[in-house]
Amino acid sequence: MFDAVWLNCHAATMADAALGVVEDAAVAVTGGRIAWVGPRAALPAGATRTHDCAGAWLLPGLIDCHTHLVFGGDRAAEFEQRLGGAGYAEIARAGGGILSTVRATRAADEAELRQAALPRLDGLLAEGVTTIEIKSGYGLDLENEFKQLRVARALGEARRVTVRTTLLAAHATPDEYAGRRAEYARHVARDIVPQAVGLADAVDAFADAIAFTNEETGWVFDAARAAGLPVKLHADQLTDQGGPALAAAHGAMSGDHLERANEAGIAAMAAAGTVAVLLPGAALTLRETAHPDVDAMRRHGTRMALSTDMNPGSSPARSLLLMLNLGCSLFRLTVPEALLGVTRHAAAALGLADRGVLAPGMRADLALFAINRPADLCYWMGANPCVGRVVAGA
Ligand code: DI6
Ligand code: FE
Repeated sequence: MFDAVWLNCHAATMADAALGVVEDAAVAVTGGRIAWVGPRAALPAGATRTHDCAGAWLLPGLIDCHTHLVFGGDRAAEFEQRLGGAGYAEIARAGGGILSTVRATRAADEAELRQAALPRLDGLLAEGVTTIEIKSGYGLDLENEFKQLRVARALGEARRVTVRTTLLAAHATPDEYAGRRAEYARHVARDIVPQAVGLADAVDAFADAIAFTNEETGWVFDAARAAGLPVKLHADQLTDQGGPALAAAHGAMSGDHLERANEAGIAAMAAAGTVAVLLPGAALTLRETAHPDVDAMRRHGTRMALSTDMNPGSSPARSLLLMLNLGCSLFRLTVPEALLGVTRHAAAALGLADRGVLAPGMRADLALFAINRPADLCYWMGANPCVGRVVAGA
């Protein structure tokens, strides 16, 4: 006897490279986990509750695996400056960019940060997102980084969603360490990372010409691993500095951005099982002409995830469904690659083995869409066909 069964639906289980499509499917749930999935005609009898999906497509709940969703203020003025010709790195070097959001985030209390973040989160949930990663990185000192992480955790209590938190204290060098970047990186490694245990699920860093060197990133990663925290890396977004090889060498769960990653790095990531997280919202906003080498990722079997990178500067992207379209149109992903990128491979980028695929034993996180075929989720821009969301079977 199942707790509940979903009928009159089609399923894209994500179980294989063709999306594991089952037409006229049934999904049965018991104890918050998927108990059975397959063709309706083969469904074993007996369920306490029955849900009629009215012909909707059922997918694993979507996973946004890279966001900076908790922050103070916004950077609309910087957006206008960039339209006037100013560059992202140029604005950052002049003390704007990330550091201007740091000032606004430090000035905000937890209630204010939460109030500002909730509508952003709610927009994603309305699209069928059931798991989201949220990074710190706009505090840049222990107190304010942990404030961001606490707000992120509180969002997960306020809504029916799994929130995974990531410490990104190594995002930029704060004003009080101006000219002493290496010293700040050492401080992050020695004083902030070890104390983040229990509040952060992972540790991230921004290795780039405007951020941290590979050596400094290595200190932070060594500290993370000593503390038992898995790592992720903002790698080769603005410059090719060999970030993917660094991520792979540290067994990172993911290397993210990768606009300028070279093939050797991509191969190293595949060998290490490090997921490539592609962020077309940032590429579009920064009007990048360099795009991630998706062909090399295919050749080497690097798993690809897709995410919003939702942040106030380089990717003010509040829709994961729009990223499906951009992933295809801008980065030339196929429809199955894009959809696996917001389900199965996004779960892998977060180290979550219990979701992202509809299969017996997995968490019953589901998203229902009123569409004619899975490709519709990638094809339309700015539509939201999500008609239902199930979290742990409820
Ligand atoms: N890369 C990004 O896309 C974000 N951080 C990073 O390292 C941008 C953050 C921002 O501009 O505020
Ligand atoms: Fe980012």
